[in-house]
Amino acid sequence: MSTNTMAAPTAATTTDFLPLKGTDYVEFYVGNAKQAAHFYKTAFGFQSLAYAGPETGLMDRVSYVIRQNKLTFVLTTALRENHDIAAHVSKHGDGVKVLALMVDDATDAWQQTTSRGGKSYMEPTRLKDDNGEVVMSGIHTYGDTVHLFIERNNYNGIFMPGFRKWETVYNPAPTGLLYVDHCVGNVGWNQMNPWVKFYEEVMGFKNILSFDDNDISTEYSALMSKVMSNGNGYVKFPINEPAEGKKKSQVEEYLEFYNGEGVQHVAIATNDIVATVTDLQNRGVEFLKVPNSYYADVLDRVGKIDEDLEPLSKLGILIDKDDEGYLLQIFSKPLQDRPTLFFEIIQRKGAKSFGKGNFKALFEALEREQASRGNL
Ligand code: TYF
Ligand code: FE
Repeated sequence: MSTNTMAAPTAATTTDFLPLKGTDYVEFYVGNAKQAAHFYKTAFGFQSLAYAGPETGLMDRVSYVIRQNKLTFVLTTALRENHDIAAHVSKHGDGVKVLALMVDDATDAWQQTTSRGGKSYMEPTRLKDDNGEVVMSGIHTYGDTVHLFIERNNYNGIFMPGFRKWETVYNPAPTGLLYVDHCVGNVGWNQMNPWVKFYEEVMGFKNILSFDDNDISTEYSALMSKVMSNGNGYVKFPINEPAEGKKKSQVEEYLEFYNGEGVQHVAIATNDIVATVTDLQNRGVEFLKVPNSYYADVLDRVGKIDEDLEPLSKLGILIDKDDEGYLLQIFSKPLQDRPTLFFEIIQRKGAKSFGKGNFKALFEALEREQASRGNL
């Protein structure tokens, strides 16, 4: 028998109607899942976890599941024409379809969100095999992107019913990637506030930070951003919308090439950004570069940091601080041919913010890339 030592809720405690335990997985719809899985394993150090496809009775599609620490990616492709996954890839290119969130009760998550106006994508569905049961449900968010709620407390299989272990001798060494820190959505003109309202009303999130075009307008490009967080802070979704600038906003370039709203970047945490980024660069991952002048006065801006500046400047890692500490971050180039999805690698040393002090240098670097594609 155990004694209950939990504090009773006080009047100040408002109950979270959608308790989230974190990101369960990120699913990408891609043109070639076999090659995409190989790329993410080789370049980013994921390990093979699970597989579903014709060999497991799934005749129209294939999914590969790869994992590194608490980070799980699913790479999915269609095997047939006239398939919704093929249509998704035709319209958007490779991109994020599902941001799956871990819950204790997927049925309740679906009821709470759909009763508040969320549009159902998947009614609560029970998947069973010899290893137990997974319950999943889902709602639509911006563009063709969806949130799935995954309840896996009564499951001890490798990933989910329908998947088998992916056996392979090829498992490149990990690169120190730990978990999803945040996922950013790009939405259309005047759509930021409606989506902020969606995360507030349908999902119970709060707007914890806002950036307007004065914060982040460079000479050309501009955008506005609001960061939405769930109650415990485990799930953070910044929302960007384009703003009027001298030339085309980076968010507009995304919206054009993605053919609509979608996930712009996934930020992945590491405990040793110098080691992680060194490793990623050696494996061919390309990152945005800021001018060397950035490092001339960065320590005047952020104060003393634990790391040597030399490796940070060599790798192109950016530094910013807030009231609670500092953070180190770097942004990859687009991960596919379209200038759409990219990754951020982030190491937080106390800071809970998103690198506002780096916006100018970062967006100028993004604009140089945009210009090189003829899209500025
Ligand atoms: O997530 C964020 O808010 C930061 C900054 O196009 C950022 O990573 C915002 C917009 C963008 C790139 C980075
Ligand atoms: Fe970010």
